[in-house]
Amino acid sequence: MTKKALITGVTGQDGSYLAEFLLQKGYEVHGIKRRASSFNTQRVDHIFQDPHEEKPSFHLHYGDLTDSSNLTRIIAEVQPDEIYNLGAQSHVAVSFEAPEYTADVDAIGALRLLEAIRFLGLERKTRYYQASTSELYGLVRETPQTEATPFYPRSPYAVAKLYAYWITVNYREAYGIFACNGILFNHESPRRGETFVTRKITRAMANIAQGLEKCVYMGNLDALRDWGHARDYVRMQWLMLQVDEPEDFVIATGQQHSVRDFLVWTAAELGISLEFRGTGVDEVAVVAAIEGDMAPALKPGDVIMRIDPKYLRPAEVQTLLGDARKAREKLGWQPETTARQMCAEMVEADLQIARRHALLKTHGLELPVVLEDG
Ligand code: NDP
Ligand code: GDR
Repeated sequence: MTKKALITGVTGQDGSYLAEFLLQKGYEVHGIKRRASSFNTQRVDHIFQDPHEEKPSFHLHYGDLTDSSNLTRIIAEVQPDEIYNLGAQSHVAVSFEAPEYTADVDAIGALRLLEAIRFLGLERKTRYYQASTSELYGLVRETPQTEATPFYPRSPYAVAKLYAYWITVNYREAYGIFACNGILFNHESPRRGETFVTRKITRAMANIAQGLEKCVYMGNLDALRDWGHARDYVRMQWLMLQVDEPEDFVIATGQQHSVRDFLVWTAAELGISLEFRGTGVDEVAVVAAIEGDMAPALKPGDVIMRIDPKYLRPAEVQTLLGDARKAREKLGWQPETTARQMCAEMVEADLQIARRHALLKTHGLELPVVLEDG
């Protein structure tokens, strides 16, 4: 029997990698996409199958985590063996701007899915994965963080995800649903949204190197994160639903780096060495030297990074470092890509895009460069 999976957030970074992974495993994959006024399926277009030409194993349904009747109808139609709830307003800084919407999608969205499972009598059939987050630890109480570390959320996003975490545990205990939380630390890739810090850096620096932008504006360079690769992390999301008993797992690399480190690595991938001058909001990054031909638009002395206080958060999560021993011991999971390797992959992908734009520009076909804001 072909297994069926339903993915919320299929058009996002993780959703696209998970859909690919499950299709390779022979699943029939159903994804929920939001109605938007322009196309929003770029990350899954390469796995789209035209229903007019073949019997597809990948299906997209219009839906929204704020709409209970829509979610219940889709689940009733699909009768999924597994639901992966990856959909979210996932930007921490944006959650301070849109706290109520974030709570509706990220907290109550999880409840809506779990209630639909219960309402439809699928408690014994449908397994549920909740995309929980290291942001739950917020103001960290111990380092490294494990499944037993107390939570202290520091943003409307994290508080909403705290509700989703506990409602998942509650429905597991109250109704016997196979429901579990993956407490995932930051994970990135060339498909990462352009306003998260790693992608903001690789994209802007590639553009700057090619003369498409002058300077990138950043927030807190001292924040420390445990960065892994999204491809490694979706494998774990699936593994968690394949075991006999539902449990919650931390997924992390166990290595920590600063935002400043990520800037330095990105520059190095482009043949640029950086010198940081000044402190606080006056800190800047200056080009100290250039090797190779990847940054034709730059010369030593150029200032290519400045601080803009608007990117500082009202309450910051300063440091996160995960201990994924439980996942390693119980599920045999290990990350395969280091943060440095992932940075190289992201720079390579963004440099290709920037070079195409630069080439068009030399032929008088300039495309607008959308500046990041996040
Ligand atoms: P993305 O922001 O890339 O993707 C989020 C997805 O959710 C997109 O498909 C988005 O649709 C969809 N979405 C947003 N709002 C709604 C809504 N109201 N109804 C239905 N779908 C909606 O996130 P990631 O792929 O990086 O993360 C996946 C999940 O994992 C999220 O829940 C995130 O909070 C969580 N997480 C992520 C971590 C990371 O480091 N990446 C770490 C820990 C947890 P659209 O494309 O239309 O915007
Ligand atoms: P985070 O990711 O908040 O950890 O949430 P993000 O990449 O946005 O920020 C990481 C750290 O970098 C600092 N920072 C900046 N961040 C952004 N976006 N833009 C900047 O200019 C900038 N300058 C410094 C931030 O202050 C922060 O400390 C991500 C999301 O994917 C969540 O959905 C997920 O739950 C967590 O990771 C784990």
